[in-house]
Order: sequence, then C-alpha cells, then structure tokens
Amino acid sequence: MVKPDGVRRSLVGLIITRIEQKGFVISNMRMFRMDDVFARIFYAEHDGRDFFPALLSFMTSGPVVALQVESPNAIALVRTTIGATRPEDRLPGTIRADFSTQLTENVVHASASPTDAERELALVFGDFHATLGTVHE
Ligand code: FUP
Repeated sequence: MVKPDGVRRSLVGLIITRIEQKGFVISNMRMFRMDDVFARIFYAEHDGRDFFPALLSFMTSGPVVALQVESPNAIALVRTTIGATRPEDRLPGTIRADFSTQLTENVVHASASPTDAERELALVFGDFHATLGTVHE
C-alpha cells in the first residue's frame, strides 16, 4: 500500500514500477481514503499504543493506493522490498530507506503475515466504505 505521504509526493508510479520490476504480479489495485473507523480497524493491533492517534491521523490524511501482489513467498519478499519499520534498520535500496527518514510517514505498508494479508485484503477490496477525498488539503 502506498500511504498518504507517498501519494502526496507523487511516488505512486515509482513504487508500482519497483514492484513490477521485481517480478511481482499485481492482481488488484484500489485508490481510496481511509476514514477514522477504517484506519482503527486496519491498525487494530496498535490500539492503545502511544503512537496510535498520530498513526490514525496520518493514515486518514489523504488517499492511499492499495495493491494486491502475488509471487511465491510474496509476504516475505514484499516486506524485504519495502524495508524495515525503524528508519535506522532500513537497508539502502528498500523503498522506505530510499524515500523516507521517518518512522510514521514511511511511504508504504505491507502485510506482515498470511493472516494479516487475508484480513487486510478483505478490508481494502471488500465493500467497506471507502471514498477518494483529496490528495492535498
Ligand atoms: P510495519 O509492519 O513495518 O508497518 O510496522 P508496525 O506494524 O510495527 O507499525 C505500523 C506503523 O506504525 C508503521 F508503519 C510505523 C508506525 N509506527 C509509529 O509511528 N511509531 C512506532 O513507535 C511504531 C510504528
């Protein structure tokens, strides 16, 4: 998923190109804006953490572009491609390392496990309310 900062910075094309160049097959794609309810459900595992309000505020700040990508071992490979959560752990050449110095505004999201992927794909590509909104406030 390209997060709101990635959309605002016009990085969608670059990120999709990297995904395609690597050889992942994109099998579904959707641009939408999370509302507060959606973001709370999407990131429910972090509910109660001190950074949760800032995370919600960021994730609802503009549209995201969600991709369903397929490959053998896709979850581990996409995680490797996007880079680590902590800025100081990101390896050069990963998307987060190359496009962000920030912990929260880190340009991309990827599912962390098959269970997460199933849940997130159902949320993103299901009938859950999703509107586009504006890219720049
Ligand atoms: P990741 O799976 O790499 O996106 O990382 P997490 O699920 O641990 O965190 C979800 C999002 O919360 C990350 F994209 C960054 C953000 N975050 C913070 O803003 N502060 C923190 O202390 C930890 C994570």
